[in-house]
Amino acid sequence: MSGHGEGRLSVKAYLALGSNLGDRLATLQRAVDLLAAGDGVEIVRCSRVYQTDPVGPPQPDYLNAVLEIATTLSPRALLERCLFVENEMGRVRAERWGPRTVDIDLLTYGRERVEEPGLSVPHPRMHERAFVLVPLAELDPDPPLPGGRHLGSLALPADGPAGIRIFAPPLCLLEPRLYSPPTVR
Ligand code: X6L
Ligand code: MG
Ligand code: MG
Repeated sequence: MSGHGEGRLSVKAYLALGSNLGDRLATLQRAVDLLAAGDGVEIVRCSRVYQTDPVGPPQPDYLNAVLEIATTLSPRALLERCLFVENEMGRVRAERWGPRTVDIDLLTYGRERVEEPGLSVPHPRMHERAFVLVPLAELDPDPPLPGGRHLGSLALPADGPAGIRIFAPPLCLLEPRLYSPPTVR
């Protein structure tokens, strides 16, 4: 939202970012910038960036982060924005669970639950993935989780999750609503 005349309520949503090919940190930053460049999405806060062991087939380590956004888009339109940015950044979908330049997943949309073809919110696997939960927990100690679960009820190792290291400070350090991306070329 910018200027007057846009009265639609915004919803707090969380997006998960991942990259394990190319200049991973620059890729995540560009994803943030492209997401913020379109109407109806404001970046509110960013987690730190983590380097994470790959889950699934053998492939390079990932960088992962989570964004809090304020959006006036519907869940479906927000999903489409995420996929558009992935495509804009040249993501090629090869093998399932394979390496990717950029991945943008819709984790939560307010407290809404959505079960539609191609769109499940909260993301049905998010509570199983430490590379999502660790950065998400920085932004929200009790985020909406699938099946009404809560973070405290998940079995997390007492000595901290394995295979997850802090890699970089947050991609944005600004106050809420002040993030303005560089002009997108
Ligand atoms: C058994 C078999 C248990 C497969 C889990 C988990 C598959 C997660 C895919 C799984 C399984 C995924 C990332 C990743 C992927 C990422 C890190 C996926 C999709 N994405 N590893 N692996 N970060 N660290 O963003 O999430 S592939
Ligand atoms: Mg993913
Ligand atoms: Mg994805």
